[in-house]
Amino acid sequence: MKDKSAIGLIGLATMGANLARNIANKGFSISVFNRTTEKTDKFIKDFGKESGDKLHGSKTLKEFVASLETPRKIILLVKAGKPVDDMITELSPLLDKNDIIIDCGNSHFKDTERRQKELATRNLHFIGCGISGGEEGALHGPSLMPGGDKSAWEKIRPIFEKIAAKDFGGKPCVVHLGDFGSGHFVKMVHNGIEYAIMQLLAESYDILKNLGKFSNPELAKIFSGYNKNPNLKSFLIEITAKIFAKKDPESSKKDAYLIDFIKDSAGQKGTGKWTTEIAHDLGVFIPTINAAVDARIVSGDTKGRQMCKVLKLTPTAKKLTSSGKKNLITQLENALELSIILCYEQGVGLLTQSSKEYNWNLDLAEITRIWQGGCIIRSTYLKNLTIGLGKDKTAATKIFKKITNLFAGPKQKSWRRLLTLSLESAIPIPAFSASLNFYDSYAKAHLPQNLIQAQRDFFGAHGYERTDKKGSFHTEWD
Ligand code: 2AM
Repeated sequence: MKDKSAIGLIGLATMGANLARNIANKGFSISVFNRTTEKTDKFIKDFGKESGDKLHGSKTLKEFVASLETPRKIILLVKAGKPVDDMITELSPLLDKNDIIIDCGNSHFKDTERRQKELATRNLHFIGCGISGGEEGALHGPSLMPGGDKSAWEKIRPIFEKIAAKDFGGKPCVVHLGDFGSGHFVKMVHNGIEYAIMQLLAESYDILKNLGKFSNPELAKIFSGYNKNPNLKSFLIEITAKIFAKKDPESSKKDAYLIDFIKDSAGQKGTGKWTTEIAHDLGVFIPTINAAVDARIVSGDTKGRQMCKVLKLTPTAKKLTSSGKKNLITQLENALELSIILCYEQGVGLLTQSSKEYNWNLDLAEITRIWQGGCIIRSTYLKNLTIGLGKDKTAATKIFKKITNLFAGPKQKSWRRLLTLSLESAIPIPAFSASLNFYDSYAKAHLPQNLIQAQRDFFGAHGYERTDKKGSFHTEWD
């Protein structure tokens, strides 16, 4: 190899391989390395010619480091957790002052902060960059959420802006978010919102299938219809519609649909759980995200779910007439619209609080802008949020009014009716209920927690405040 590569990438699993191809296809020379050399060889064999001579494989870490332009820019896409630390330990002695390591894995934001601080003592720069978009996004344009060293960001910026997806205005879906773990935090919140929306869609499926008695092709049509609503139009609804239309490739029967053969226990890798943990630490109310994490947990509790053989369900809902079925589709559309809006709202609430707590000075309008393309929670509704959180206060107020008005009218009635119907039909709706509870908790002027305060004072003399005068009070209750 004559010339040195503009950037390097370590870790050639699906995301790493596709991101490396994306970088090469955009005209940047890139060296790649993987712990298992066979993977590097296969990758170069399969894709080495795809972008001219931009992709170069290295067999050793030393050879890899030597093949890079200085200051070196090295993307890590190895398994999150200890492998990232191991790789940094192995790599950093080979690097020179001002070289840059960019961790694009799903690392915990606190690990990212620790790594940046440790590497800074050795004059090395560190960027923690969230990346969303799955395999396709990595290859054609993901949403990128970098945080960390600002001066290092400026050095990688031309490459990252070129490989990122585009927002609705054609700008790249990447921006420097803040110092330390802010990028990985924003990615974690993105995933929390993703969990919540996916759970709402799963509950919608349950309602339409078991209460509405709709077939898979009908479900595909209904979800395609929802995807025409500008507040719902999104990647997740689009793929949901496609899932219901997918025939089972393993079955010889013509009307067998794949969805009916998939086991009902959802997996998780941890970002949803981290979101709920940090929200509790920071005192932020994110009930729909919490419910979504819980719903995945219960779905995987195969032992506990054996209770279905013992426990009886006694639904009280009547069978729906054909006009009832039609109404159900509309009621669900309204419920989904309002509930999904509140998932984004909960994410924004968590970002606001974290920004204060960690002094990140996050630009919420920019965060929602870089979620407009490439990522899993991309949706046309995000356009509203970007304006609503933006600097133009007149436009923001107008959008805020438009959104609150959505909740005030008949959509809210339809939301409540749908949830009642679902509960009467013994359909668990943890995420839908959580979204409605979120709304009601903020919409009501009075909450019943005066009773909690009285109880705490009764058994623990914790004291309480009064509504009619200032000060702290204690009563001998018994
Ligand atoms: P492998 O192909 O050698 O397993 C996702 O697992 C990616 O992270 C893979 O490229 C994998 O390399 C890499 N990986 C996992 N653990 C690692 C470690 N401890 N050191 C280096 N790479 C690791």
